[in-house]
Order: sequence, then C-alpha cells, then structure tokens
Amino acid sequence: STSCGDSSSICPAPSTMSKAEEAKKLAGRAAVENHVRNNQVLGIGSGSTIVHAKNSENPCHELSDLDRHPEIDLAIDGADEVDADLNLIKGGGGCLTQEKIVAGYASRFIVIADFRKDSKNLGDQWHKGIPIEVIPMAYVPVSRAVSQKFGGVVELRMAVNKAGPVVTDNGNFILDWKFDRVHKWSEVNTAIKMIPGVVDTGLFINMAERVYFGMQDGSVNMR
Ligand code: ABF
Repeated sequence: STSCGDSSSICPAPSTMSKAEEAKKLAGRAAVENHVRNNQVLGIGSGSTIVHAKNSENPCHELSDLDRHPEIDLAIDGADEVDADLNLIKGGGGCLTQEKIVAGYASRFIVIADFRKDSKNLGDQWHKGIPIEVIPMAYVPVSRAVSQKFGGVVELRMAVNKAGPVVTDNGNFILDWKFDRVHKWSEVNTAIKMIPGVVDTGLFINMAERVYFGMQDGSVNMR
C-alpha cells in the first residue's frame, strides 16, 4: 500500500487543529488566486493542505501526465517544513520523489502551508527527520552510510500497524534521518543522492519560488 495522504503529524488541541485547517485553506486559496490562470498545465502534489488548492481550482480541467505534458507551467504543493531560505522538508506523508519530479519540471513552484510549518532552520519545527526514499534491498547500507557521513539517527519508516515498512508510490522504502545539527543543505542533499540505493530525498533546496503561510489570525504571510 502507498503511504500518501494526510500526513499531518502533529496532534494538538482541537482549537489549534481547526485553526491549522483554516490556515491551510487560506494558503491554498491565496496561491490559486495569485498564480493559477486559464490554460495552464498544473502540477499538484499530495497531503491535506493541497486539497484546498484542488478544491478551489476551476473544475474544467483534464488529468494528464508527464508523457503528454513534460513541461509544467505551475506546480503547487504542501510541505512539512519551510526554512528562512525557502528550503523545504517534504515526504512526511510518504510522497517525495514524484513530487520532486513534478516541481523540478515546473516553470514555477509555489508552496502552501499553515503557520506550524514556518521555521527559521530546518528541524526547528519538524522533528521526524528528513525522509529519504531508498530501493528496498539497499536500506541497511544506505542507513549506515548516511549516519556515518552526517551523524544523527536513521530509521526505517514502518506502517502505522507495524506490519511492515511503509512502501512508497514507487514501491520503495523510506528512511527518516534525524539529524543533530544544522547542515549545508545543498551539499548534504547532493551527497545523499550520490549514495547507491538512494532514489531521492525530501530536501527541496532552491526549488520553491514562493511560500504562502496561512496564519492563526486569518491572514496569509508570503515568503
Ligand atoms: C506532501 O504532503 C508531502 O511531501 C508533505 O510531506 C506533505 C504535507 O502534507 P500536509 O499538507 O498534510 O501537511 O506534499
């Protein structure tokens, strides 16, 4: 089974939760209003935030794929955390490689998030580590290589019922790397991608052009 879907991992009090849901809606609407135009090829990711952008999109659309539309005008997606330089952690919900492909072939990539994802440094808000999608046969050597090179703890992500590892939309496993210091993310991302068996990482560096944060007070902050 794939693991994509609602990846909200924080379970605060109900009032905070509904504020967060409201905030997701605000961010989604702002991104759609400001960026979505007629006749665009749109790339849309997964998660509970992007649902709001999907809902406010013009319903007269046609589903397609990269074979037919290898160039995307605009990609919009959620994230688990966004730092001051617009670097992202994604993949908390299990989707990262396909989302990176879509964002990577889009002329513009816009992120929508609620106030809980806004962070100065990666890891300030998101404590579950950086997801790394790996070919299943290599998950042990990749785990060792990541912790030997960069420190921290690497865990194989297990399904909620613990019956086995989470399997991605590409049939792979996910490692969560809990790092213990701030890194030069661009270099770290490239180095991890060079480890044999790594498919991609949940680090989205220099990809997002703009982020919309829905705030607790009903406003939308742009970065
Ligand atoms: C996907 O959804 C993932 O890459 C990211 O982990 C997640 C964000 O989900 P949510 O909007 O539910 O917090 O984009």
